Amino acid sequence: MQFHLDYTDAATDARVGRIVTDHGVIETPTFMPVGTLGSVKAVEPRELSRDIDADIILGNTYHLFLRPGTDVLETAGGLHQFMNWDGPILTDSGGFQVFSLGHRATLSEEGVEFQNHIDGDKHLFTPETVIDIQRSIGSDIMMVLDECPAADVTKQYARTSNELTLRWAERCKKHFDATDPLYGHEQALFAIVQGVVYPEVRRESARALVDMDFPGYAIGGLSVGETHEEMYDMVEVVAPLLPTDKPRYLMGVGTPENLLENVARGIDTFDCVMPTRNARNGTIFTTQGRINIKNAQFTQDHTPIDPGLENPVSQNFTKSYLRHLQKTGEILGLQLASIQNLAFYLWLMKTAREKIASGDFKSWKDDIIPQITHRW
Ligand code: PRF
Repeated sequence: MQFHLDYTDAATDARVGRIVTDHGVIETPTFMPVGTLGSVKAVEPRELSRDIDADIILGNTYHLFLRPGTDVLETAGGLHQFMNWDGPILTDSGGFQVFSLGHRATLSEEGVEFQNHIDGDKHLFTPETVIDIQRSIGSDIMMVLDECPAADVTKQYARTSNELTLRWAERCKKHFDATDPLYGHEQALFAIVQGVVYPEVRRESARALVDMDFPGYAIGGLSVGETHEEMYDMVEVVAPLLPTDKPRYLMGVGTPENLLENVARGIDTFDCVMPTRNARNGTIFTTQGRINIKNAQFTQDHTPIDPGLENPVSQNFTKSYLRHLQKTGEILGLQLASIQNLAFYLWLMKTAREKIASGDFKSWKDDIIPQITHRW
């Protein structure tokens, strides 16, 4: 994997770059649609690549390990083959999902033991096993095992937890270096900065991980209950400590406004369930603002879902029709809404790249935020 930095903004810390993988080039800043179980819910891989220009999608070690399991993935030739997606895939390591979904997760030096959320069977994830599972998945970018504490833990807890996360990062890297990809394409391993809302712990985390020399860095432990200001402050603490020539990924963030504010602070990639999850409950992001498509005001609105976006779904289906599909529980309503919301997130990042390259990012960001956060 290589990262090329093409432009840095003069007025903010925003950057435009390219992550080059064996499955294709990821133009940054970008948003990665979430495909936890090897499926971006309600959206086909060809729609992702052909209609809305997604460069990369995300999968989850925890979920894919439980179902379909590494035996099926290996026989299929890896997740790319299994799901018929030939672009880049990033996998989260599973630690975060164990804590949010697993029952009775118990942490030790060795790893994290948990009962899965499907049949309650016990498993142990260690830094070594999550690397092995991500080898079986064949993701282009794998993540280290980390602990993501809640936003309200004490500084002492944050520090002790971070020290464990650092030891796990070291073990992940060692095991990564000692093992080979299974399917002939290159895989990279990214580190995860933790430290809750404590600048000092964040700095310790970032410095130690930079010393270990990973090809990319994520910032974890945010969007877990802290305020938006605290999130931005932590990104401002960490981003300047990370090498400029390596990609930076803010995990599990966020709203459209969060994306732009963090692009301005030097973040290159994001993932979040928000566009797809909101789509399924009727919240639609458009270039003109946020709407609840089930509202009566759209009953007779026969204008395109979003004339500001170029893809065939936003242009060729109407708000009235999408409202009808969602009110009647038609599966197509979930599909169209998911495509619209992902198209919006990807448009936002594409436009950010253009504005950074042309030197207009800051004024564009300040103008567009009220427009896209407005509810009507
Ligand atoms: N760690 C991992 N995955 C994550 C997070 C984290 O801290 C977050 C936090 N927003 C989302 N996904 N491994």
